[in-house]
Amino acid sequence: MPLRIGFIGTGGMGQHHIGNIRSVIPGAQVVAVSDADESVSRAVAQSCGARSVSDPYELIRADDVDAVMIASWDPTHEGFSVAAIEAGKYVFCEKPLSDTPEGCLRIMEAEQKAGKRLLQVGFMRRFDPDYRELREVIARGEIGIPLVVHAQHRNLAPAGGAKITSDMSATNALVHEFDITRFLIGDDDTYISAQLVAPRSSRFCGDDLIDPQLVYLETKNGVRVELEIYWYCQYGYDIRCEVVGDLGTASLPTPSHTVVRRNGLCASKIVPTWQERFGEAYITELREWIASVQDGIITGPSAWDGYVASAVAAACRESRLTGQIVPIQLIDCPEFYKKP
Ligand code: ISE
Repeated sequence: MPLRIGFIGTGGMGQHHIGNIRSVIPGAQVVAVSDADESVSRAVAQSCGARSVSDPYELIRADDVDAVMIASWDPTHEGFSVAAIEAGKYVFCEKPLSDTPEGCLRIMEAEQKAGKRLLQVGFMRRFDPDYRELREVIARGEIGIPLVVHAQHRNLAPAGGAKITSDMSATNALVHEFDITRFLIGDDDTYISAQLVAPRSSRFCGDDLIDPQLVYLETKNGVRVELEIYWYCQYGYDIRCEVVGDLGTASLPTPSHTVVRRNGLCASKIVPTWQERFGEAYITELREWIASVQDGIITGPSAWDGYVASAVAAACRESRLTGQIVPIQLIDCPEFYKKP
């Protein structure tokens, strides 16, 4: 029997996942959807043969919902995740798990009380073939001991004209880098400090956002991580990463597109959105999540991973407000979340 999914949040990200479930993931079916904007959830429900439910908590409790997917507004993730865990449902929650580390800790408490892993966080880069290959190269020791990570995260402009605030640069976007860096250099090497530095802002970003921002992190093992987040870069969706080791360096490849030489220029396309850049990663992420739910053993990014990323985002906020390098004090990783 296919896994019956109840979906909360049917905006752009939600519709992308629902489209994938319908077109390329045979093991699952969306049976119910809910959105703060009911006209949107009704339209989506109609297009995918599901029912629209006004109360998301009613959707979570519904007997015909085996698992809940959450792609709603970031500050609502905690409440829906806890409710789904307490209802004994498997949960896939888009990043950020919560926009505060305290919210993540409450989710972790609920999950530990449930006695088994029920939740996976939508850190889809862990399923991207380029990042997976980069990780393997590092794990095989080909570049020696990792010393420095340089990464850039650039958006053409926020999706759907969304309003972005300075805090969201870390809580909504850089959380990907905070997570994928651990995936690359070792999940156990957590962060000990963060500093956020802001150059002058782009003319395009409005008053509530400092854009771009630079973040410098230090890990327990002394790796230095240098990150750039830029929401309004104007030219495309551009994700780069280079890990420098003591024997060499390894980088994400540039996604390949036809090269056109014309009028004295040599050019190739840069994709405009993350849906295109990470299209395959989103599909693999869902396939592997659904298979793991069916096996009853969740192996993808955990609430602990969500907590680490949110704790770094909180330190970035404090650094922006104080101008200081901020220590990151994580709780000890509970046994429950330690990888075998
Ligand atoms: C968005 O929510 C994502 O997850 C994208 O991967 C990221 O690039 C973008 O900046 C976020 O807003």
